[in-house]
Amino acid sequence: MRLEEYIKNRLADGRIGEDVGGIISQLADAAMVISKTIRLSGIEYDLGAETGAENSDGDEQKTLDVLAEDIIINHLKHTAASHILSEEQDDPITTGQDGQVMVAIDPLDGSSNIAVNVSVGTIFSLMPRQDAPIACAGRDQLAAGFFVYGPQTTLILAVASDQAPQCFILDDRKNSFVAVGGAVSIPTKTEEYAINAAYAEHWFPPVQEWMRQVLAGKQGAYGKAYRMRWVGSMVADAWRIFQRGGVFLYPGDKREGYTDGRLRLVYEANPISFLIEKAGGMATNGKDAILDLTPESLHQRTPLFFGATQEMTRLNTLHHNK
Ligand code: AHM
Ligand code: MG
Repeated sequence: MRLEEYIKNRLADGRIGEDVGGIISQLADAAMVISKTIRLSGIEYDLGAETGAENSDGDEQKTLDVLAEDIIINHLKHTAASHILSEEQDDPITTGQDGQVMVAIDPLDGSSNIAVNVSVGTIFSLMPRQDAPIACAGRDQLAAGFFVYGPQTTLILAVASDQAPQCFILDDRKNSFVAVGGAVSIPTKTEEYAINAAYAEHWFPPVQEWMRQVLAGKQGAYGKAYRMRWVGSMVADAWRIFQRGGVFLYPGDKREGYTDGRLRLVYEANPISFLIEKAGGMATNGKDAILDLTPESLHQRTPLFFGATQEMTRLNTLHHNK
């Protein structure tokens, strides 16, 4: 099944409207352009070069951050999206379309990996249009997904009525995303975790305690040996977790400005958490489900823990008991 058919099926039985179908289709076209652009990195362009500008969260913008956003915005102009909420913009972009759907995007997740040929991606969230607060709670998303530009260009996607997310791989010969695998399901238990352990000294006690038990392996309270994987692009770590399980943690910590971690609620945590819950996993800020949080500002950060329910429950218990 191609992505076109996936969309067509959902349009046919009214599970999505033309607006949502059109937006997903344009995002897929934009991702194909971004994927081709990345393959020319270092030949035609230096996509990892810093532009000298910063986004509203204080990150240095790379050439590809700006280019990817331009490509997506140009594609979304052909849709009914009323607003585009982007990591790279201070405020929502008003498109001038009178549609009822807003799109939140992280045009290029994993910017620090662009220059070193490591997987990066694009995250997106489709929401009902609203003026205030800035965006709906994650549970009310209409659809969400992300692309990974890696050895393969992949897409994982779910619309609100889907029971489970669906994975796709870009077939360059057909210029189309082709469905792969069955219903995505994250195993309850895992031995694999992803966290940037360089910040261990700054973590708050619940995460330090969880890590202590994990590192103690078979002698620890969890009684098993773990493995660590950390790509540094959340999309790549998340894709791995959707394929073979695991947990991802970007907690808040004591560094200045990092009390709520690094990842942003509206265009990073919400879409990933929407997919995670549909795949049977959990996504929390340590206490509450990410999808139940009410966004108060566009670039609001949140601690983010997602993946296997057994480890998520342990982390929740440690946070509640602290
Ligand atoms: P970005 O959207 O600016 O690329 O930032 C998000 C990235 C995630 O992909 C990744 O998990 C995290 O930030 C890495 O942060 P750190 O360098 O602190 O480990
Ligand atoms: Mg990001």
